[in-house]
Amino acid sequence: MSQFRFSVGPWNVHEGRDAFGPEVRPSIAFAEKVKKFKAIGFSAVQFHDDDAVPKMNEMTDAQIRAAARDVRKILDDNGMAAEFVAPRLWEDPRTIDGGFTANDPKERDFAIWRGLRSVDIANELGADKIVLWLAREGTLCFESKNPVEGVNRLVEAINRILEYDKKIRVLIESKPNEPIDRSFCPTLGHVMAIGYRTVDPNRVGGLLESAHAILAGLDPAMEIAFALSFGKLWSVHLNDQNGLKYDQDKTFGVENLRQAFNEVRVLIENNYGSKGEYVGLDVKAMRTQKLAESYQHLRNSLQIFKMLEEKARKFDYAFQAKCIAERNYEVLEMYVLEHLMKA
Ligand code: GLO
Ligand code: MG
Repeated sequence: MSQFRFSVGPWNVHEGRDAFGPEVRPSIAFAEKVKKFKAIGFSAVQFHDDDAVPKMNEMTDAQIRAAARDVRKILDDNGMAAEFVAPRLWEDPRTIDGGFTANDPKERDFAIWRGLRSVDIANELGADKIVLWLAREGTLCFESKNPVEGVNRLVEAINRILEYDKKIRVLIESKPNEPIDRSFCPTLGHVMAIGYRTVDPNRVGGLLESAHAILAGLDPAMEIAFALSFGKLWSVHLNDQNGLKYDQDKTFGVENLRQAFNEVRVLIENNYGSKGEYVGLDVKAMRTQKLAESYQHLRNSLQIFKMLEEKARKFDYAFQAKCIAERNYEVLEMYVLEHLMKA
């Protein structure tokens, strides 16, 4: 049994395309994914704006809202909630140079339009969170953008969203690189700082993805703790990552079990979830995986999370306190490893 509620995005069950090869598995319909998510143990779905309304660029604002209502019905029919909507600002030809920070003002307008439509979609789906994964908000060529202006433009874009809807909350999902070389908002520290520059800091928080922290050379459990201390950890994308290379979105815990344990422990100790926050996953199946097994990575991630929850509950806090009092961290470290390895 878990004390948490879990969420996942439809993109987490995908066709296996990578930078060097095409799809290897056929697409699975959205309604089918939702049914499966529910059966596996998830209670909410995370959305990109165009996961909910695929042809949104060709639709009027009213048509977009109507299409989102149809998606709400699929969720309701399956007893599932919507956690957030994230504008997908990295695939359209108008977002080649970024979205909110593109050099061309027409392209920035398009990005804002997508941001505001994401709010409309969220309202129809019954979600109060917008997630900004700032995929191309940074530079490929340092000299191509004014980096101060870049940060200012992010603040302006968030302000537009906050002003458009007085109830919506904005969560920035930080990532240091990929697809961009240098991001304007690489870590949760940057997220907190940018939040405080906006017109309503109380409605700006963060989403921590484990792999993104690791790509920044940081421990995800420390990033989680940092945002929690500000009361601003409003979602997580748990997964794993083998060092500094392409973004892997591996099954939670498969690379660094101790680090994963500490992510879970910090969440539990700080009552994450008590204000309705979900434990979100952002994991991708290996490209080698066959269609019939395309949900195994989700099942595994949930199972590993729950096993680590159990380990966190059985953690001997009195022994930890004794080690701390004696300043015997060698013994403490050995205790943690033995605790994780014993049956
Ligand atoms: C990529 C991100 C991406 C986001 C998703 C929702 O590195 O992790 O998957 O989480 O687009 O914002
Ligand atoms: Mg993510």
